[in-house]
Amino acid sequence: MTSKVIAVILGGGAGTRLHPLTATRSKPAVPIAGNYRLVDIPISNCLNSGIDRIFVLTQFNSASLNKHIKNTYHFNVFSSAFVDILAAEQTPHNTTWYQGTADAVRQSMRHLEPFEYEYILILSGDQLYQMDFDDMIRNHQDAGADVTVATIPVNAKDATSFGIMKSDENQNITSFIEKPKSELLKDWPSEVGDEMKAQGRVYQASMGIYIFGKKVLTDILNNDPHTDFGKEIIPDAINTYKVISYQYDGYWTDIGTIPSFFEANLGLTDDIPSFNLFDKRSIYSRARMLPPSKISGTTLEKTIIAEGCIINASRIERSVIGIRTRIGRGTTIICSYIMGSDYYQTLEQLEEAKATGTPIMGIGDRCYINNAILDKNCMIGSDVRINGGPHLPNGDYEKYTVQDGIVVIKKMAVIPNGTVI
Ligand code: ADQ
Ligand code: ADP
Repeated sequence: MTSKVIAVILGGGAGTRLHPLTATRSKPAVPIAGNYRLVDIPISNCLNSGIDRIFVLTQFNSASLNKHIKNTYHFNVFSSAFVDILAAEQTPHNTTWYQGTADAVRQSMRHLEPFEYEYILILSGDQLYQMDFDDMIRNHQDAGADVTVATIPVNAKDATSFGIMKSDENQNITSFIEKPKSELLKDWPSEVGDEMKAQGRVYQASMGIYIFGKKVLTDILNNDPHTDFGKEIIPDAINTYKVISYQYDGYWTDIGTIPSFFEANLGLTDDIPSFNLFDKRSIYSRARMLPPSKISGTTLEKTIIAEGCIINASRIERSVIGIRTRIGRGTTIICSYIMGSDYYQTLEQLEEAKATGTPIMGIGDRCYINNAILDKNCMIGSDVRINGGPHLPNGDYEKYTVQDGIVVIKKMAVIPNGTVI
């Protein structure tokens, strides 16, 4: 079934909600879980479902994403599999950027033309979940649907951030509203099971994951001038086409904002995480051939440590430590995501830094870091205190930002010895 499918991953607009992590890279290239990039999640879901023809649409800062895709997804020369990036481009007929999710797909359709496929699977680039698309596609075909929208029950607080719908007993979507204001929600609850009801998850939300028949999508994009799936295309389509919902009951979370991105990463350190990296279905990423991590004198509690680290900290708790991270003696790290480094400094560079008292790449001695995200290649000196929390007001400064109490140290920031944030 999945051999008839081409997947299109919506790789992101400006990614402003993930600023400053998206200052120099596109959203799909943002590092997660110590050694992956956001885009590895939807790509792995596709590959694990037998879908191996994948386009990633993007339009901002695509160099880092290009590098990652090129270095990661290699297929046998005799196979038709590919993961290709389609960056927004000017053509003789079009001089504009992608105007929204549907417009991004509309402008990219001509690149799909040479391929044989019956269905197009449209995915978001900023969600954490493990889903078998084969079942969703089978359901789409068995129901004779034109469009399928994957859905998940959510509570009232979350419902205002999603497309919310109602469907009949045959799963036909009968009404759809994008991101309803909370005062409208009273008109939108759906029938759900007792367990969901007890959790208040009575609203059927769109996961932003769609299947379209090839001809249906072509017709819609040719005839409906609108530019966004959630705001216009799906609500319009339910009047003309058979649009059904496919209810998903596994773990799924949108990681498009700093707080949700932070929690999704720290959640990986739970005893039995909702998103399980230790699963027989692999999450693919770049094979880097790094040495195993070396740890000395550190008490570790609920911590994930990627490859290639040198850690002498005294304590690390509920944290994710990314590739090549170096942490000095006497340092404590709590509830933080350290993305790691792109390369190692040489012994000469380390000696020179020591002689001049400048910070080395990584985290120095006797630091205290709590509620923080450190982007890659940061140089945090010794005796630095970064203590995020609700006491800090939101702000955007030269070397860091604060959002909802989470301190994000910008990529390559140098934080001098003794700094207190
Ligand atoms: P949002 O996630 O708010 O809601 P949107 O911001 O349009 O919708 O993003 C959807 C995906 O497309 C994201 O991965 C985003 O990065 C990407 N994207 C946005 N603009 C793009 C562009 N111009 N070019 C390429 N990619 C772009 C949507 C639906 C809701 C649904 C939620 C579920 O509209 O109905 O509930 O997803 O998360
Ligand atoms: P980002 O993680 O911010 O998206 P890029 O993907 O653009 O960054 O860059 C990461 C890659 O660049 C790494 O794989 C690393 O090999 C390489 N790289 C970056 N800076 C250096 C450097 N100074 N020395 C060696 N390699 C580097």
